[in-house]
Amino acid sequence: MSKSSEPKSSRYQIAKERYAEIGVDTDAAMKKLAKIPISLHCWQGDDVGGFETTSEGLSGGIAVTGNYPGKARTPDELRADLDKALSLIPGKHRLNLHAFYGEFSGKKIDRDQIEPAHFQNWIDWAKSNKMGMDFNPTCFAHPKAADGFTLSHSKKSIREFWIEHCQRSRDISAAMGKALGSPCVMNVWIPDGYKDTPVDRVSPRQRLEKSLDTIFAEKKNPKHMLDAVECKLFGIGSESYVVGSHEFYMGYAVKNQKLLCLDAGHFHPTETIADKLGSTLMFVPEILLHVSRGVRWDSDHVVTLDDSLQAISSALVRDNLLSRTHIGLDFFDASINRIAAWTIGTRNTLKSLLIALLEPASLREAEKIGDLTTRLAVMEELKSMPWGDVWDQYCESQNVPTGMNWLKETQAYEAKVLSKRQ
Ligand code: RNT
Ligand code: ZN
Repeated sequence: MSKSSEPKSSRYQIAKERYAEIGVDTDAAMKKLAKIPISLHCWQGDDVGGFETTSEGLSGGIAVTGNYPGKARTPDELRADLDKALSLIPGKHRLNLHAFYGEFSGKKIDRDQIEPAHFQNWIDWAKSNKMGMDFNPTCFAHPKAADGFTLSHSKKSIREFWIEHCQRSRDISAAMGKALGSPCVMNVWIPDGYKDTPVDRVSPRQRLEKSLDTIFAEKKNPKHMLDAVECKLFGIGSESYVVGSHEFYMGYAVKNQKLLCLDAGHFHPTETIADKLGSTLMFVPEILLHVSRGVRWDSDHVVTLDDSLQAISSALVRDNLLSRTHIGLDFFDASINRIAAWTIGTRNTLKSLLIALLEPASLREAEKIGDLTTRLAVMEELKSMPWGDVWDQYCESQNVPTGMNWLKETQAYEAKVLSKRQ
């Protein structure tokens, strides 16, 4: 009998024994994996479009490219697509929603008027799926963000508009967390910055600090919501200067004990975030991750199972950082089936965590006694261990398709549902 036609459980048995030989308990690894939620970003489903009655089009220096047919046009379509993606991803996960995905019943509700009621359908959907939710104020794709500045704007009235939006977003986040019994992480990301070299690099940052202080002034129950701030190196149209730089937010988060959001695409193109996790967590209470993949710039490609993703997951597991890290995804690709994009990116993130969980304790011991030869040898040997058989077993135990079978389901959904959305 060829290997591929053997029943999966027997392939798993062999894998289990091989891992046991090096002191790894595969059942325990799968149990741990099942407890790690990934926050699925709603915006992969409609190319960061949102559901406001008037749409400015995407702005803020981020961009979605591609025109694959079938994107979600309504909240119901987006929820149906998320349901489909979730049925192909093992484990229990979360939904990460942006403020402009509220349901406004055809009314023009501006960003400074949003309320928890506009998100009730999302909360109900999350509740029925037993999922937690995370949230984001939307400080882009709006006339008041058109000149590239929001919370750090030189005009007080513009700053106040965005402060109000963020304060309301905190109320909405708290309502979500309360309703769902799990803290909602609210992430503040603003696009503010200059295309060309500024003269004054400090005043916008001082204004941003003040705006953030005002936004966070009201104390919220951490059981309901947690505040995070996201830094960035540059965006399209803010190449020379970004107000909310890494140093700015690192300082802000440390000083105010806020969560720091690290997006894998928000640093120099060859700079990765894995080594920032343990060191940052020495000084901030928790971290929010935006797992993403930049190709030459912050392009937000679907995450693949590459070295930088593995390094993130390995750091989280090896340094015991999972309990203080909220894992969220942040990519948007409109050139491929959007449900496949979610599924590929989320499954890859989970695979990298599984690989990390399948490491033997002996690796650590070797390092401790200075046996760096063994450390390198074991690390390299692990790359050809049968983690794929453990993954298949995990998918089977979670009642989701194994191997490539999820793709057939995505294609069937495309034929039946997505292709009718012309
Ligand atoms: C932009 C940031 C931000 C957004 C989402 C839509 O560069 O990464 O997180 O991608 O809020
Ligand atoms: Zn991000």
